[in-house]
Amino acid sequence: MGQKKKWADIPAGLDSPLSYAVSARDRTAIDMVKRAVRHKQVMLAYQAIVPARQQDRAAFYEGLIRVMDPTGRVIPASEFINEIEVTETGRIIDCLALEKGLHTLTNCPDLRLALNMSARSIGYPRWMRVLKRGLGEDPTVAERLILEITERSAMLVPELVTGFMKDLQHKGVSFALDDFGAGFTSFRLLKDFYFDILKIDGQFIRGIATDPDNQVLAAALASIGRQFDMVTVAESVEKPQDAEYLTALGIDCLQGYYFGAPTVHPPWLDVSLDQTSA
Ligand code: G
Ligand code: MN
Repeated sequence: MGQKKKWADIPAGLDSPLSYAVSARDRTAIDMVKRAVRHKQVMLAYQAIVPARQQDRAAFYEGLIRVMDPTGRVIPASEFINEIEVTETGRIIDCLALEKGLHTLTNCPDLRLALNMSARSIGYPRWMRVLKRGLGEDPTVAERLILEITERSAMLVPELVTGFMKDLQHKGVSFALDDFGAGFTSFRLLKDFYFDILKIDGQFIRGIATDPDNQVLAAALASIGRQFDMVTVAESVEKPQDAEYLTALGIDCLQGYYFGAPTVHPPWLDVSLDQTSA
């Protein structure tokens, strides 16, 4: 009885020793993330997105933020992203990612780069300042920048997001609907928002060559993309036979470990790498 009372005193959701231990570990990870962000111990990892019909080159890259612990090890995003998304730290991570991505675009005149953003960042003055400054410094940056928003995020504040997208598309920026199919897919989203790119969530892609369910689901999602004149991207392409299947299905671009994991040593940094390792 006494034992029961003890657990009952712990806030809802933390009602077993295991979940209590897990949440204690999460808290440590989140504290570490907050500290890392305060000290700007973050960097971008880059992953190529290749044209399905010309897989030996990158159509564009996606920049993914990596947060480091005090020893320089990367803290897996899955350990903090859901909790951080709604907090000030989440906004600052978005700012740092944008700052670093725009800097890379300014330094690499041939690069097209996609960066993830939360709809919440639109109303965050520092994020807007970083964006305006980056676009203002080099007139070619806007047309080489792609902003990725998940449908879950876009649906939070649809009016704000449509206004923001219209304004930036006018300046040449493209938009990708990220993780399509994973959230509460609302078809209204496709009619009211003009996304340029549709990224089909990896859960509908993995193992597609031998998975009849994914074959039907990915084909349906891709046909929606085509109907709305969007470039389609398949996420999480891990095997050659899946890449082949998706190409035959008419998907425009492919992204995933088969073509390369996100790396903090992208090809355009090769020269400086040689110099530092010499
Ligand atoms: O939500 P978004 O699509 O931006 O997330 C990209 C995430 O997916 C990154 O964390 C990246 O490391 C991961 N990722 C990239 N390629 C693959 C893949 O082929 N398989 C899996 N499981 N994850 C991947
Ligand atoms: Mn993304």
